[in-house]
Amino acid sequence: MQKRGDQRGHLCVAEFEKEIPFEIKRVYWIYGTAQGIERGFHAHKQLKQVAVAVAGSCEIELNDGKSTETVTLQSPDQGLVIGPGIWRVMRNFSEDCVLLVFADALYNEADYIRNYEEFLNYNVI
Ligand code: T46
Repeated sequence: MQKRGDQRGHLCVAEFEKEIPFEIKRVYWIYGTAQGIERGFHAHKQLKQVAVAVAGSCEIELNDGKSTETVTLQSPDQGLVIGPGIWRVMRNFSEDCVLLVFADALYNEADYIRNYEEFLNYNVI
């Protein structure tokens, strides 16, 4: 994210076609996550998102059906692009974590793949 700082502190900017590679249709945020909780366990068919830990930290495991990578979000100027066809698991939320997510579409349960076998088959097609 574009970070502007001066003696007053920091300001980060997320602009369409710059830091965010899509037009933002929806924003949501996850916070107050209890210790040991894991979230996600799904992929999206079409949805593109950018996740930012605007406070605290968390880990996001990304799996494209062939390999897995874990990214730690721990700075408000760090954004993670999550494209479609990626199985994601979020874990190790710090108590103060606020995970802000920009999405390119409105909420649509039909876009979720919540079954891992289905995900593996979907990605093969
Ligand atoms: C994702 C990861 C990073 C809504 O009604 N509207 C919404 O916009 C969202 C995001 C969720 N919901 C409902 C659906 C469920 O009943 O809120 C409940 C919790 O959602 P979910 O269990 O899908 O939350 P996570 O943390 O597993 O996943 C979320 C997003 O849903 C998902 O798109 O990529 O964060």
